[in-house]
Amino acid sequence: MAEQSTKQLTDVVPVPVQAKSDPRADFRLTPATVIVADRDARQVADYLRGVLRPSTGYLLPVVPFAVTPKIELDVTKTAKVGDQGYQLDVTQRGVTIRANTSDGLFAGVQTLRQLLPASIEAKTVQHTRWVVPGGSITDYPRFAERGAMLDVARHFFNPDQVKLYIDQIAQYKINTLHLHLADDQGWRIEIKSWPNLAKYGGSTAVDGDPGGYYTQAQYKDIVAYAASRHITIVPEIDMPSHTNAALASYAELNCDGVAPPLYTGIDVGFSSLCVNKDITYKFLDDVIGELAAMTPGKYIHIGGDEAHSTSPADYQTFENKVLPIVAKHGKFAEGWNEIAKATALPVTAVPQFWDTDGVDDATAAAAARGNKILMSPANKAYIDQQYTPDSPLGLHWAGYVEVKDAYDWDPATTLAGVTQDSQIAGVEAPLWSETIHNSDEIEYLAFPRLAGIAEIGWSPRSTHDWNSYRERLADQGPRWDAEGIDFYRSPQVDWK
Ligand code: TNX
Repeated sequence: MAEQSTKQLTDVVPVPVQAKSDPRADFRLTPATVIVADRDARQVADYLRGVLRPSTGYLLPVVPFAVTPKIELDVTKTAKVGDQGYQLDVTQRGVTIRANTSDGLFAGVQTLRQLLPASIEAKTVQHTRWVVPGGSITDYPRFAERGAMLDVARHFFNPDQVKLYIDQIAQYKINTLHLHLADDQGWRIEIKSWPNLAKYGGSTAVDGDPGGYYTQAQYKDIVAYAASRHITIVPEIDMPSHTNAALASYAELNCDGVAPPLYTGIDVGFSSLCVNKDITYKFLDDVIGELAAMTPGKYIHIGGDEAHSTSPADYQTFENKVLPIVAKHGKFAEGWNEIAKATALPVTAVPQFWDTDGVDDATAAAAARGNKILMSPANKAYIDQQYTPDSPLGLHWAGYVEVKDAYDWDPATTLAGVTQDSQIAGVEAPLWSETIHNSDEIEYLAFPRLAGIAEIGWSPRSTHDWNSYRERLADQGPRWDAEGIDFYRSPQVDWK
């Protein structure tokens, strides 16, 4: 007698492109199940085994030959799914995930996780029937980049906290983690040629809370851990403003040669690197050079936001000098949308739109010249904003962002002049950390909203539907409970 799953193949966030159910083909995972993977699929297979073992208690050996019952992972030429998608087929004899790349397989594995009962996420053995609904899924992303950003400058999060967040966001097919590594309140990455940046500039945080920084070895370890979750790290050094920590660490970076004190408030836009000093560019060449050397991803984020104490002419001069430094070190630039004002903006640079009013002429002009735009409208995608006036954490300068707000938007109607998917690099959910101090607080602001941003970035517009989303989101609650994710139980969702 076949086991019946209570789930549908589409009970997944982000919702798949296409699914065809076959209720007679449900598959039950048992102690006899093996994971079939050849060399190309081995890393994802080992990861899957690590996900499934604690709650099932099954051995789930990874073997290089096809036997049943099986979960087979196969990097093989797969039609229609591109370089990030996958094809998932479930029959009574097993589950097969095929993809053109291991990234695609990894995405398919995240879908498989969600097709199993929520208790699959438990850390101890559960006695449940582990049934996967039968049928087939063909799935691939709408946008190449689905990102999260973590501000480790306002408050520092140690490598274990960053890794935990990486594990959490990977479940929603997020493939980029932007680390905001330097701001007025702290410098968080060791730079060997300018050691005082981390040592002194990293010594504090907002409210005088403890600071911290990543050694280069720790940073490389985070990069490698992210890669094992098929996530690329995009490191950001914000400039020319948001630089008080650097200015406090080296007097010579200041126009007047005087180092300001360390800063632990939450104002923005008051600091500026000295645009007309040569040492500024020597400094940036060293910093970007060291960062580029330990960052395998294509992008270095150069900030550029809220330079309120830099004149428009100086801002131009500055960006026009920094952009070639990024190129010199073999990387493309990402930056907050203000960088679109640079006359030397290469077409490979990605402005990140964070404004709320849907109009920005410089960014639209860059898009018209062929630059791709990353979408993070603050009133939708800023997961540091309060949900409601009662939220214990978060800011609200961009408004209150409830779960529905974070889901109810379209990257292709967010910015005047940017209306084609081909003009859009993807979406990113920035998590600024003025008000948060630990993983529980990260989780409270990120979940559930991050799941909505992930679905907007992955699923086709034609599937966009709040009522469907809110039901699928409700199913994530027990999963988050099992994982120990302290999410916000929004009254907009009927949590299970
Ligand atoms: C604006 S948006 C900032 C950050 C703050 C954030 C708080 C942007 C590019 N800069 O410096 O942390 O608001 O919500």
